[in-house]
Amino acid sequence: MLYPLNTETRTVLSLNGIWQFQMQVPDEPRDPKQPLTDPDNIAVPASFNDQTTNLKLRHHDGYVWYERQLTIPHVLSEQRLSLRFGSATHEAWVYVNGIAVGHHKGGFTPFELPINDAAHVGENRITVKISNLLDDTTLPVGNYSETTDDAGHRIPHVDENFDFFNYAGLNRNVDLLATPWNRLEDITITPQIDLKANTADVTVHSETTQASGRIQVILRDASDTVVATGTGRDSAIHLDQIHLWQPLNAYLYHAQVTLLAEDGSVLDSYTEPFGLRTVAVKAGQFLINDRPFYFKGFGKHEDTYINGRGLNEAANVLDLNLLKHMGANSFRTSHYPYSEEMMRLCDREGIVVIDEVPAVGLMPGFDFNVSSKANSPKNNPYWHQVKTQAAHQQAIQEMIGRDKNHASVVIWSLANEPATHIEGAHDYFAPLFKLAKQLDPQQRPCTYINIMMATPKRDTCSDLADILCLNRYYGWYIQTGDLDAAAVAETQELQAWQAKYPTKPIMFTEFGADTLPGLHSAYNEPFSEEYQVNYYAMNAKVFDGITNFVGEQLWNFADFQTKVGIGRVQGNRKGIFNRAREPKAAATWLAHRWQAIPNFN
Ligand code: BDP
Repeated sequence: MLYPLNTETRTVLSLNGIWQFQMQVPDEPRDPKQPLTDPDNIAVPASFNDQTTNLKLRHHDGYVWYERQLTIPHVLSEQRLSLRFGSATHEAWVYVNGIAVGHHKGGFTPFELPINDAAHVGENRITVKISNLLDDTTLPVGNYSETTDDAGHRIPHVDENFDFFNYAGLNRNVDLLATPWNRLEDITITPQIDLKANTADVTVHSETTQASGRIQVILRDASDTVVATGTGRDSAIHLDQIHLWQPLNAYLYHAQVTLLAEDGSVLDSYTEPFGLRTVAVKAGQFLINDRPFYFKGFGKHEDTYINGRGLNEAANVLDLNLLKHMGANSFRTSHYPYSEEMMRLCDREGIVVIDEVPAVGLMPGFDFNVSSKANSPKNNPYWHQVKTQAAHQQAIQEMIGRDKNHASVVIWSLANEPATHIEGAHDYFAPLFKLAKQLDPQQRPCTYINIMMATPKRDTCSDLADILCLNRYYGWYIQTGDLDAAAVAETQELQAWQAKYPTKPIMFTEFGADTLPGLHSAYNEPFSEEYQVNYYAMNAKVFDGITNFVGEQLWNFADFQTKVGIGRVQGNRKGIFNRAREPKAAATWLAHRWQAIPNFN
């Protein structure tokens, strides 16, 4: 799916701004033919949860309604009109003038719904019903239950099987798109790069709605100079003297694709940026452009004050500036695909991205106790009862479909902390790895993010992963407060992984300690700024002794909101920045470390 852009043939009208909003009373479905009665104002894009003083709405599990007017100008009336949502979290039903125009499930990927049959020139009413419900069939996974209120209404409850607040609503941009009827539907750019010769053979595959018309491709370099041209729905274009896209030194080309009528007139036109770089896993190393890359960075969240999980471009820009300032070079889109705007920014900034599907919560319970019955590795029905396979396939298809051209994306993460220590996980994951490999034209490495209980002995899926990505909390959830014992246990485990898979690169994709800024301790107590610094210093020492260790992405870039719980103090406080992006002491310590480690070994 193409990102919405104005071109000589396409118009994008933003529908961001203030919409009308209503929370649905459980069991009292409303008719979208009727406008909302007595609605509130709500800003789009943003989660609805932190825009209100109503506690019930903040924690509402169920349905909400968004509505706004849309004036369609005469000049667009002959074009194909569609509504385009950057995301709707987690499920949306869309109506134009009360007429259903489509539905989408999955809260972190875009969708586009044609509306010509329901809309007309002049005033129209757009209505979006959104559900934030999650259950054992959805991604992320939620523990769904129902109770009954005094009036007999069924009240749904979602207990997140994951550690971030279930922010919902129209979290990303909403646009009206006017395009030609015979239009470019998708563009796939696959570069084959010869690093020695410094050349590339670039295939530009264009999909159109109709078979008629011919394709012309013009490639421009970063200074907008035409460097090559091609023709056809599969244009093969040779480039000499190429400029590589490098971590923190991005270089983007642009492919201008034009769909021409037989008489040479322009039917549709679109410009897609792309970068030239190679990615490979070889002999325990992660290679970018054939050089061993070292990941320095973070697991993040899309999480800011007031906007919740809503698109916050200023925060995105600041976060990447802070990241670069620290000497970091990468992050993981934990635990869902981030906005298209962020991905485009990473392409431009040269930030290396591990792109993750919203497959989080695939475990019997959020519990690090491997001796508990729910976690027992053998004779455990967990994976035989799991119902997320269809949602998981769809999430992988939509993520790779959306992000396949991004130079910044170097690894697909197909799940965060699934219970791969429990028998049956391999049968569940093998087809998903196969699917991802089939879908990705660039054949990027694939992985899943390994949970602590899935030790080298117990884990059942690491053969599927091209790179071992481990989330480990030695010195925090285990050996709490005892960094010496933590270092011993962590070293042993890393050595065991290395011995088991001598040719697979290993990285930490999470490690961290909750820290309250301003809390100090002369005794190195957990939650103090001193402890967070010492925790990272301990980890650094361990990493530096492991040969195949290719990266450290700590948990988390910034403090973030979660559901309430006795282990959470207004959210998860493992950020090395607080939620306002003010540094804790560890940020300074890490900046010194990372600035001294080159991006390439
Ligand atoms: C890991 C999860 C992450 C949590 C983190 C933590 O992947 O989402 O926020 O632990 O507990 O298990 O801080």
